[in-house]
Amino acid sequence: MNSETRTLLNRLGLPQRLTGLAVGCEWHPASGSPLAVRSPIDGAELAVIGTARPEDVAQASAAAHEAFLAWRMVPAPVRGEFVRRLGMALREHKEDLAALVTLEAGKIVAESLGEVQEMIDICDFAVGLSRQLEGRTMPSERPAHRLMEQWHPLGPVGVITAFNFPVAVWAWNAALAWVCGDTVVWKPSEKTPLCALACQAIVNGVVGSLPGCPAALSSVVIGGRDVGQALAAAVRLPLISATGSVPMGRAVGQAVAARLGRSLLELGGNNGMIVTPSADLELATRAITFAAAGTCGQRCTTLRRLIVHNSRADELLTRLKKVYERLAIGDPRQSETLVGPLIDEAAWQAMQAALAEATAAGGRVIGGDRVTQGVPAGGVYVRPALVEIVPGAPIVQRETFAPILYVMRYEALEEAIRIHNDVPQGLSSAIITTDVREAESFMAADGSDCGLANVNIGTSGAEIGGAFGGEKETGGGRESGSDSWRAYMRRQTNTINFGSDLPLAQGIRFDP
Ligand code: UN1
Repeated sequence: MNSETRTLLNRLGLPQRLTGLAVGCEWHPASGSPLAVRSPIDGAELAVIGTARPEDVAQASAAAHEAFLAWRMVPAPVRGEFVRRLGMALREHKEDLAALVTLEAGKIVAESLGEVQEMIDICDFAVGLSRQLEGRTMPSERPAHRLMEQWHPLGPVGVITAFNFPVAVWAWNAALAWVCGDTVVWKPSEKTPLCALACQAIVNGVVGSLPGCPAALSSVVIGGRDVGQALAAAVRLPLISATGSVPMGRAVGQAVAARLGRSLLELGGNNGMIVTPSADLELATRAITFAAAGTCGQRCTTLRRLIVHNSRADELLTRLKKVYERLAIGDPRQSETLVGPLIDEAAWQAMQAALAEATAAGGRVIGGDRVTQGVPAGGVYVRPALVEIVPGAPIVQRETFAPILYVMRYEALEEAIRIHNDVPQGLSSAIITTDVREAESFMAADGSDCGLANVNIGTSGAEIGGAFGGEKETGGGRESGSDSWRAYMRRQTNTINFGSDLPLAQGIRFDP
């Protein structure tokens, strides 16, 4: 490990001997096979850490269960105080944590800072929520009876996250889980374990600052597929929240369903945008560029399909080509860079394969080549691709986690919406229009079939205040804002008789 990385990890509170198993505030030796962590910036080895074994999941979930038994009895606003302190600690460590996100996930600094800001925002949201975990009271059909609902803590939550949001997605889950009275066991992506260990170190500091806080509010198990499977199968974890690919989600969802557990899935997106005749093309160009090329096309909300009205397609493509030509591609640590590296060589293979398939299907590819000049050696840098193609091409149905934007044309809005919805995924969507009828039609019951539908902004960059997630193969889960917290609690319906008679519901008479 070079001294710069070591200093960064020291400032973030990581121990000298890194290990892939943290149970509460204790770092345990991890005896699974060692994992070499590499930076996508230049392929340099950042660290080698021992990984957890599937058996370690039992230890972590048992500790999380013990901690839950205590935590569930702590008043929710006091639990909110814990999350408030975490938000303060994240503010303190914002630059360092963002630097680590850039180092390990290859995001440009502005986006890494944005990701840590998203963590701070969800903490603030959760603090307010800690006084609002409200249930309803309904009128009872019986005299002198009260009918009401309470929301109680659910149990330890297993959280599985992907490399592309190595800290924020965990925070969406953890901040809500904690105010809801749950504890958390986290399996991060093997590509970004240091980010997870840094979050754990920050949490440990906050746990230590608050008397009465059980140590095992948070645990981390670094490992591969087998560790993920152990998490999905762990009966001690009543809820598994998983973000990642559709095949991963399918495996996790089935394992959790087999034990009749609850899962919250946020899987692949194949997000589309419709640009209508009345669109402001200047705004459209900016929205498209951030959504399609930003994060090097590696957000689940990345724009992958552009459906443009025939009358505006040529003009929009001309604008896009111009902007794409001057996109600064390179070292994500440099402030002028807008597009950093792909996560690894496998992502480049997948990108090339998708572009080859698009070409074979008659698509016209612009860009999409590998960039080797003016970028750090050892990283995978690419020029984002624009691909003019027909909507029926099979490649358009699939999510390729790389900056490829398929451009298609349409004539009538109904046709555009049909093309838009004709994919297996249903996460995010957008329309660019100045026509209120088109905007409303896009958001109507027969409009976009996605969990997120935007007007005059891109498909990515959602705020934490709304419920985040999507339909169809995206998995149906909702995380972060609105009433997503309900997934982390159990609902209890209470019927209370405060009279001295015993009337039965539905007017049943039963008088022995
Ligand atoms: C993801 O890519 O897994 O909307 C999450 C966005 C972010 C979250 C993306 N707030 O782009």
